[in-house]
Amino acid sequence: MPIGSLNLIMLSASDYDGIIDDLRIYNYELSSVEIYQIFKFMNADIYEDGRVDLKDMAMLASWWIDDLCQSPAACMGADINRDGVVDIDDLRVFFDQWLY
Ligand SMILES: [Ca+2]
Ligand SMILES: [Ca+2]
Repeated sequence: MPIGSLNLIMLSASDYDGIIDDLRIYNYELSSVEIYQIFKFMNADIYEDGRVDLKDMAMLASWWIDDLCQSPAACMGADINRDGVVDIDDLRVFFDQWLY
């Protein structure tokens, strides 16, 4: 959304039938490379084999509720949203990307 197009922010709950779990506002227009990096950052392919499936679910489960995922490499990528803990928010990202 280009700078100055703030209509999206004016949506009310009744205008949107879904869940927004990651809202970011930048003061500049993102390049396609930056958008890709953000998408890649929230990648549920934890096992890194090119698809999101039960192998990734197993890794997520093995680190479940681990709250010592402070570095990007910690918890072997199971902390999908990089907030320091493997929890329901990571599971939501996993299910959003599973089978797609
Ligand atoms: Ca995988
Ligand atoms: Ca997390």
